Amino acid sequence: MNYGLESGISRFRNRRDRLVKVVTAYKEWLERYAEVEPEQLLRLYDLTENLKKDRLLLAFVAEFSRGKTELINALFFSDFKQRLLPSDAGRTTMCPTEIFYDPEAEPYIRLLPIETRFRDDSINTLKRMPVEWNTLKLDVADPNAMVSAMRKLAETKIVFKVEARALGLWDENDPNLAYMVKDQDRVEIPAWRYAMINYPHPLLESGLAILDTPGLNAMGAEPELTLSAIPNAHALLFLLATDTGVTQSDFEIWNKMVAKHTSQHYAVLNKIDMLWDDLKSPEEIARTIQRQIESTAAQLGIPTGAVLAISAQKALVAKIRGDQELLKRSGIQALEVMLAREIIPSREKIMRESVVKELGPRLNETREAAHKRLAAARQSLQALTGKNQQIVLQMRDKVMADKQKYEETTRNFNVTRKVVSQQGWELLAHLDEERMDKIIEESMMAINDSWTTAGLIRGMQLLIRRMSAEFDHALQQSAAIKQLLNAAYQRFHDEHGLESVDPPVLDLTRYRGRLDELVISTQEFCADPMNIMLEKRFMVKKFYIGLVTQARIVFQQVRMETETWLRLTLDPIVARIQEHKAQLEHRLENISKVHANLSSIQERTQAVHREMVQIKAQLDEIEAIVKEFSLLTGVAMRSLDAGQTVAATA
Ligand SMILES: Nc1nc2c(ncn2[C@@H]2O[C@H](COP(=O)(O)OP(=O)(O)OP(=O)(O)O)[C@@H](O)[C@H]2O)c(=O)[nH]1
Ligand SMILES: [Mg+2]
Repeated sequence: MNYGLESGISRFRNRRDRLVKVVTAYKEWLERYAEVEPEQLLRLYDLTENLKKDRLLLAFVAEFSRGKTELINALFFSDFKQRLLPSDAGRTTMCPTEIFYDPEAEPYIRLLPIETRFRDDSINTLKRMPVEWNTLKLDVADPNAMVSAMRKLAETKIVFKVEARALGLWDENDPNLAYMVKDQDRVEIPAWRYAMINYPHPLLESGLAILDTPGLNAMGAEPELTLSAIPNAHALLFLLATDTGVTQSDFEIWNKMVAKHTSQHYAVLNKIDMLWDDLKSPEEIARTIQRQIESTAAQLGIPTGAVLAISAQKALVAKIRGDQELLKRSGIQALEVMLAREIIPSREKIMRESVVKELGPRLNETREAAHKRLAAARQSLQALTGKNQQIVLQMRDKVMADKQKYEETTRNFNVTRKVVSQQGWELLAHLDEERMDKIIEESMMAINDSWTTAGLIRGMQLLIRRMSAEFDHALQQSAAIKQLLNAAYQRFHDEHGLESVDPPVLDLTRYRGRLDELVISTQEFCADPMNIMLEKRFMVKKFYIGLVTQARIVFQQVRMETETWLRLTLDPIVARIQEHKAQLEHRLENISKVHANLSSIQERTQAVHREMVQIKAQLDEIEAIVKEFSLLTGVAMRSLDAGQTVAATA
């Protein structure tokens, strides 16, 4: 039913499964044929687990009633033959709703009571505390039960204004909130703060996750959405409706939450069916729609081609009734094709990159080592068949000299290694939890216990400033380590003629970017006169808590990335040293044996030959893994040709 989207996502899943297989095959190869640290195997295992959990988050953002939920129903849930998620005139979706599939739990809908806003925990933190949520089991086989469970997403409650104000949801002086008023003393507020739906739909099973959001005011009251959930989505769909055009609040959402994010975002002009006037010719209608697309594009400052015109409602109706004509007219297929063509490949790219980063250098290493083992075996075979004692002696002297020189460089390298690890520890010290705690504590002190708006803003600015400084320091230090490593790697290349190895690169730009985004959000928040009014103190405090959580996450991620990098930087070269040494010893051993007893040449020849066949078999396995890896990641591996060795001597 879902055309490009369905096959696109199933392709994504297929690729992901194959990547998991490649990583697993490599891990098993290492377990069987190589001596590796358990920690390394664990890392590969973690990688497969993360790949399996990898999700593509698609967020729907718009002012209320633009048809976000209707579009989600049409795109993903038409198989229910009715409207699954509540969509209605006026404000309907009352809380941000995440829809995904977690195979480790039974289908459920989990709702976070609005009263949790009294607490200082972020939603992210609360997600790890199931007791705080109301959980309902979903009976996916019963459409009516499903629909009635989903109705919870639209639930509201009537409370006294004082309570709503204490929850940070009500402000007497804000004319935008007038719609909430029920009577003199009471207002209507959402019953839930956040919803999570675990639902086994094929697209969700393939790793797609959806975030449905309520309109502007509801989003503004939950700073975490603007700071974290929306910026972290991989793609954003921004909806407008033909009957309202681009209003002031549409524009505000576009600017504040959509346009500035680096993730892919698309503008969708919904409800084109409202322009389907029976008294006009199809050409006239097409012209009207085109005019509206053009004016929308001009107002948002994007190319006309970037605005997709659809009717979510007619698309849903068409899918339920199997009406192909109407489906075509609804324009939804173009949207599905676009999602399949653009969003999925970019998500796939992120996934590929994580595999390439972790596996690429190691795989190459393993493969080259196997080739070298084969070459070494071939050399001993030649020595054996050469039957010339003099040559054997010369070869032994050469190997001994090689070995000595190598040991010398290894000693030098160990010194470098110590320096690198020392500097590494210093670098990590700048990024540790305690340091972060101290920065947060200082920013709390700047707030001076008064929790006034001015104090909070002072604290936030200090926090961001201090974090940026720590960050810059870490970057500088990592640059120094990089230089040190480059020199060490180069020396190995110069002195031993080993193929040059590229040391892994520490790339923190992504986090720097996240930090810059937080700086901008904070600056914008601090500069907004609305937030300086005393009545908004609650919002400022919530924003501050959200900021601290995000800042901590960025810091933790940087630390983790840096730690991994420090561990990985020396791996390739250490592996080479070990391999080279083992090879030298092996050669030496073979030659001594030959020398000691030339009469056993026949026997030795057979033994070496058997060894070669074994190595060749291992090599074939690793070559198959390399081939699949290259195919999936597009990373070309150098062609190393040792296949003929065995064939030639067999
Ligand atoms: N005519 C027409 N109506 C639509 C279309 N899409 C949605 N609607 C109607 O518009 C109203 C609002 O749609 P929703 O899906 O609830 O909008 P929303 O953006 O999710 O709104 P909130 O949940 O309040 O943020 C509903 O009555 C829908 O049936 C469309 O393509 N054409
Ligand atoms: Mg909705």
